[in-house]
Parts: sequence; C-alpha cells; structure tokens
Amino acid sequence: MTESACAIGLGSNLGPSQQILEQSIEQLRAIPQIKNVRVSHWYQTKPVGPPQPNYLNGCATFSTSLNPWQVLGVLQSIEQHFGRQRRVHWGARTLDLDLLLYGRWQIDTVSLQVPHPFMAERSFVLVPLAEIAGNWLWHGVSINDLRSRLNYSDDFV
Ligand code: A4P
Ligand code: MG
Repeated sequence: MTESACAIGLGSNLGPSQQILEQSIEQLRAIPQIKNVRVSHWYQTKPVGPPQPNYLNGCATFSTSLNPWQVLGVLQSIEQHFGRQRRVHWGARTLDLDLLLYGRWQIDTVSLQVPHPFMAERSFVLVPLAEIAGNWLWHGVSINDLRSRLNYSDDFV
C-alpha cells in the first residue's frame, strides 16, 4: 500500500499541556496505519491572536496509508478525546492538531487546506518542524529556508 509522509502541528494552552501533547502522540502511535512517528521538542510560545495564555507547541511527522481526510478525522477525534471545544476562533484550547503537510499534495477545500495556510509565517510551527523535517518542501521551499526567513526571537517564552 502507498505510504505518504505527513507533518502535523500540535498546540495546547489550557490544562496540563505537556501531558496532553504527549498523550496525543501516544494515541497517534496506537493507530496501525500510522508509522514512524517522530516528535520535536516542545516549545513555550507567545500566543498569536487574541490575548490568552502562552502555548506549548511542537510538531510530529509520520508515514501513513490513510488519505488526508482520514488523517484529519484522526486528528479531530484525538482533539475531541481531550475535550477540545471550538468556541473562539484562534482562542485558547486544550489541544489543537493541524495537518501541515501531506506528501506533495495541495488541497484547497473548506474542510481541509494543505499545506496549512498559515504555516509559512508561524515560528511556532517552523522552528519545531525544522528539527524533524528541515528538508521537507512547502510549495517547493524547504522548511529550513522558511524558518531562516523569520525573525522569531520574540515569539518564544
Ligand atoms: N481545516 C482546514 N484545513 C485544516 C488543516 N490543514 N488542519 C479546518 C486542520 N484543520 C483544518 O479548525 C477549523 C476548521 O479548519 C476545522 O474544522 C477543519 O475542517 P479549528 O481547529 O476548529 O479552529 P481554530 O484552530 O480555531 O482555527 P484555525 O484557523 O485552525 O486556527 P489555527 O491555525 O489552528 O490557529 N499561537 C501560538 N503561539 N500557538 C498556537 O498553536 N494556535 C492558534 C490557532 C492561534 N494562536 C496560536 C496557536
Ligand atoms: Mg486548528
């Protein structure tokens, strides 16, 4: 079966964030169609958007035989497990899982956009992602190159 390389972003700024992020990785590892899960370090980041607590952010990569919509479904069911409630757009959340990259796929629908539309401007995505997937491409540009274009010294706690 064809396997695709996938990158996701993880974030939490409510509750025991590190525990929530680590348990969400365990849930991913328990899914038979998800293999070779690699995880960045966790970074404390300042919130982008409305005033809210600092975030703990990181990224993970894996290979999967699931299609992108199935991956999104898995991410949303893990979010639900941790009690994510969608209230304020860009507001505080116990767990936010975003599909960043799915192979070289480009998807532009309401329910799924890949690559994730804001990833190229977000240091809380690019810094952890560069740790584990620096040579992966976003519209032909490497993650390392995208990261080096950002001035991110003030974005971390
Ligand atoms: N959706 C479309 N494409 C995707 C994708 N690639 N991955 C749809 C995941 N979901 C995708 O998402 C709303 C809808 O987006 C979903 O139903 C899905 O079908 P959501 O997670 O319910 O809403 P949201 O998270 O409030 O909005 P959004 O636009 O996803 O926000 P982001 O981009 O997730 O940003 N600051 C720091 N420091 N760290 C953070 O992690 N996160 C956010 C949220 C704001 N500020 C932050 C952080
Ligand atoms: Mg989201």
